[in-house]
Amino acid sequence: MAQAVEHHKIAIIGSGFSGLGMAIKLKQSGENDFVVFEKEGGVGGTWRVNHYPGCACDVPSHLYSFSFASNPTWTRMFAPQPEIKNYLEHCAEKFTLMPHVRLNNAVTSARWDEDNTVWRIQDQHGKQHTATMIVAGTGGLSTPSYPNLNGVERFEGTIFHSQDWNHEYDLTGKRVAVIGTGASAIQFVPHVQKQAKKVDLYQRTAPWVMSKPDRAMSWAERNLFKRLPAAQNALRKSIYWMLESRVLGFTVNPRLMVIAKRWALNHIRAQITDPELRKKVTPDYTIGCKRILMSDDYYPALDQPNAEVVTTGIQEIKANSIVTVDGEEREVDAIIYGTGFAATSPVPKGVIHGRDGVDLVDSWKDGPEAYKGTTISGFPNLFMLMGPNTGLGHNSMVYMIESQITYVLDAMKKMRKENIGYVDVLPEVQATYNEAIQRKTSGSVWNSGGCQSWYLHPETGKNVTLWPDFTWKFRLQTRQFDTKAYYLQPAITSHSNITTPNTTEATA
Ligand code: N01
Repeated sequence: MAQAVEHHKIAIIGSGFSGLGMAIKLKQSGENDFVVFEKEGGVGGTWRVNHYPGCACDVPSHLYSFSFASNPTWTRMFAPQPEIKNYLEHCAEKFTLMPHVRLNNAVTSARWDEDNTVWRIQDQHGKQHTATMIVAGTGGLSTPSYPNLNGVERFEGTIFHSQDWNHEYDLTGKRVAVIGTGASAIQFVPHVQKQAKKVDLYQRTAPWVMSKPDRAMSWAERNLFKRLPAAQNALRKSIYWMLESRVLGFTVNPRLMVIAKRWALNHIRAQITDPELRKKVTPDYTIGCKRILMSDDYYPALDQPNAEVVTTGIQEIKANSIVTVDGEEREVDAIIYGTGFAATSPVPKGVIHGRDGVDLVDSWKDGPEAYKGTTISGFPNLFMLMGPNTGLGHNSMVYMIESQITYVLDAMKKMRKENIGYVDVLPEVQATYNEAIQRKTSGSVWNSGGCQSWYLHPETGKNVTLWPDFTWKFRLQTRQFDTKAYYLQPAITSHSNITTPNTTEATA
């Protein structure tokens, strides 16, 4: 017997900043026929699943929040993770999104059905859905990356990744190995160092770290922002333009990074007394080539007697120790991976299939690419938020997400007005757009800075993650949906009675 299929005009995947922002804007535009699939037990995306000690935003919160849902009561300039999660939960309630949200419900498969011009979606419970459009808000940094360490399966202690922090495990008095020195590690290492008997920090590449201009927001400021939203808006704008100016050093003239380098070197000198340690943590590549980190408690933590920065590579893991390539063996009770995410492969293989059944991952021969970071040729009516080349090293991702949401909303408006069934970006338009992105990247600090980063595809060296320009230029590009760049298919059918073509598959 054919199983009834639930049809939604729009299926949103994920309920982080992207998914919730899209849902809010749909509601505000009068569109209620949408569903939000969320694999976790609550909304918040990355700000829900990352809860390691010290987790906080490294972009000021007055900017790193929705322009259409300001929060005058941020307690700090850089809000900690629980507060950002609360903010997103509050947005979901305030804009009455929860009736649309399906929690604990991952999308396991989405297939384009050319005959009916719909996406056929299967959720983790085996239920079938169809949707005219998919908006993927799955985030670029959600799949943890694990190092391939020789002998790790023999380790008898505790191991976890920063994204799956084991709060049950008491670090007090333990010998802890931390692997990785990225944005996550520099936030949790000071907390680990305070509790543990010993911390060995395995550093493959030293990050550039600057002072973090964090502070508590005073009662008077919060009160002012509540009573006078224009004052908060002025602060938001000033932060935006201050951060935006940094793009000059990243992409226009990397030599401008000299000033930032001086600040960062002063930061090392001011915070570390041990000359050997100063040398170890001083990077050997141009600042900005990898994400510039901000912390005022990372270096002081490393300068403590119970902390050691290990710069020799790991040879093998034994039952209770780590052996480095120089033969030295360090006893260890727990290993914490601060090894980041699979940023250059943001979508798992086997989940999204477009025209002719092509897997999205297979369609990306030289690494992920899209048109305006949002649409991909051969994947009609699929819109990716935070898609390829929308990432930033210098400003707020929420600004990019809002730009994309405007683009998607305008696409929907034009499709409705012109009775278009689906849009599919022309391959040559996508190719030309991406050539321009790579040209723009070629003179940037990410290409010439002498480092290896997840910004660039590991095999092709192509920039697949970052937007290599001013963010306001991206906003200009995405202000309107440009139908000329797309194949436009006239609408052919109503989807109210679609059933699965294959009943065996449907009831399996
Ligand atoms: O990950 P990372 P992250 N052996 O990729 C090392 C966002 N974020 O989770 O540099 C040994 O930056 C790796 O070494 P190397 C933000 O966008 C935002 O810290 O490759 N080491 C590196 O040191 C950020 O950029 C906030 O040589 C290995 C580290 O692990 C992104 O998340 C807060 C290794 C990985 O650093 C990722 O940050 C936190 C191996 N096999 C994070 N493999 C905000 O506040 C990897 N490493 C907004």
